[in-house]
Amino acid sequence: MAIIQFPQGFVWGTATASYQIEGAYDEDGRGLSIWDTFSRTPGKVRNGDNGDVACDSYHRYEEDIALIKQLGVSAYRFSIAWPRIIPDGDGAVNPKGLAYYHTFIDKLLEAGVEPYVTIYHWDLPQALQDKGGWLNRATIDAFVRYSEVLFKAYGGKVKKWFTINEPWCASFLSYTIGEHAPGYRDLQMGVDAGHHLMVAHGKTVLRFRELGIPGEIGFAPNVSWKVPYSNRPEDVAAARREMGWTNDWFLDPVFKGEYPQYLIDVFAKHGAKLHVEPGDMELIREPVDFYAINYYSGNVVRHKEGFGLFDSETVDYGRDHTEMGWVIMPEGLSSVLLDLKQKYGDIPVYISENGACYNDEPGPDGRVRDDRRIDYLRSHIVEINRAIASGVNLKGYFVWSLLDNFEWAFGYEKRFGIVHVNYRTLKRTPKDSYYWYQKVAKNNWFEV
Ligand code: IFM
Repeated sequence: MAIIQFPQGFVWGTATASYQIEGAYDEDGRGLSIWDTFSRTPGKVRNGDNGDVACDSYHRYEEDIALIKQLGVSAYRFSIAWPRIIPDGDGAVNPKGLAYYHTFIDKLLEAGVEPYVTIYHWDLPQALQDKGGWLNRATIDAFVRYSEVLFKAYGGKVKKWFTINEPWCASFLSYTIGEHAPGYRDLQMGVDAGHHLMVAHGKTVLRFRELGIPGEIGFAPNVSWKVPYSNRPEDVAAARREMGWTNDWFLDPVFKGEYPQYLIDVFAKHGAKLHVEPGDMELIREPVDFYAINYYSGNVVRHKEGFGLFDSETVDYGRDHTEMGWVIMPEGLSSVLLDLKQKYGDIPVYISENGACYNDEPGPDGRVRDDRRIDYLRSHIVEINRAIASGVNLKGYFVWSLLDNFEWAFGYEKRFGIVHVNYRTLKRTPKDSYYWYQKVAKNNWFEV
C-alpha cells in the first residue's frame, strides 16, 4: 500500500463541451453549427445520431451543477456554443445566448465551483463554414470578436479561459482525415486550417491582454506519446514524426515562434505547403498564462517506408485498450509532461481532459460498476503525481467527462462519463467511478 498525495490547492475538475451535452439545438436564437450539418449528412455519424437533444443539459443544467457540486470538485470545464452567442458567426450578438451562460456561470459559482471556459470546442457557426470555415482567414477575426464578446460579458466571473480545444482535431481530423466536421480529406486544407486556428488563438490572447481582462488564458491541445519500437534511428525518427504531428506542430509555434521544420518537410513531400503571412508567428507566440493537455492514449511506432503520411506504422502487441480501441498507456502521461517541460520550460500546465470509454450499463440494482474506468483513472492520476514529484508545474486535472455524451462521429455509441445518461429518459446515474473520484477530490490523496 502506498499513499498518493497531491499538493495543497491542486485543482480537481471534470469537463464537457457544448455540442456534446446541451441539445436545444434550435432554441433561444441559436444558429446552426457545422456539427448540426455534419451529423445530418448520411454516413458521417454512427446510427445517424446528432446533438439535437444530447444530454439536454441546456435545460437540465441545474441537475448537472448539483452533480458537480456533489462530486466535490472545485472546477468545471465547459465550452460555450459560438452559435448561441453570435448565431451567424460574425453578425449580431444574441442576448438570449449571452443570458443563458450568465445564469449558468452564476449558478456554478453559487455551488462553489470555478468555471473553466473553453471558447471553441468545434461548434463553428455554419454560416462561417459557408464562407470557407477555418480555410478563410476572415474566420480568425470572427473568432477574436466572438471571444471579445465573451471576455466583456463574463470577464471577472470567469478567470480561466481556454481559447481552442484540440486544434489538431479541429484541423487535421476535420479537414484532412475527414472524420469530423466539415469532413474534408485534403492535407493542404488541414495545414491551412490548423495555422488559422493558431493565429486565431494568438490574436485572442493578445485581445485578452489589451482589454485587461482579469484572469488567465491558455489553450488545450491534444497530445500523444509515441514510443519507438526499437532504438534504431529510423524507428526513433518515425515515432518523433507521428508524435510531433499532435505535439510539436501546435506547441512549438506558441512557445518557440516557429513550426517544426521536420514536419514542414513531411508535408512538403506530400504536396502541402505552410502559408504564413507576415506577423502571424508573432501573434501565435503571444505569451499564455498556462497550457493544458488532453491525453488519452499512447502507441508504439516503427518505421515503414511509404506507409501513411509519416512512413510509419503502429505496432500493437496486445496492450489493453479502452472501448474506443485506444491503447492504455498511463506512463505516456508522465512522459509527455516531462518532455514538454524539458522543451518549453516551467509553464503552469493542466490536464484539461483525461478519461476512458467503457460502455457499462446500470445493473439490475441500478448501479453502474465501471471498474475498468476506475483502473484507468487511477493509473493515470498516479502518473500525474509522479510528474509533479519530478518537478512538472501541474496545477490541475479534469476528468473527461462528467456525463456520457455525444461522442462526435461515434454518436451515442461511446460512453466516457463518470455519470451514466439514459438517452431515452435522460436520467443521470453516477457510476462507481464518480464515487471513486469524489473521494480523491475530497481527500486530495488516495491509496494504491
Ligand atoms: O469527446 C472528446 C472531446 O470532445 C475532445 N477530446 C477527446 C474526447 C474523447 O474522444
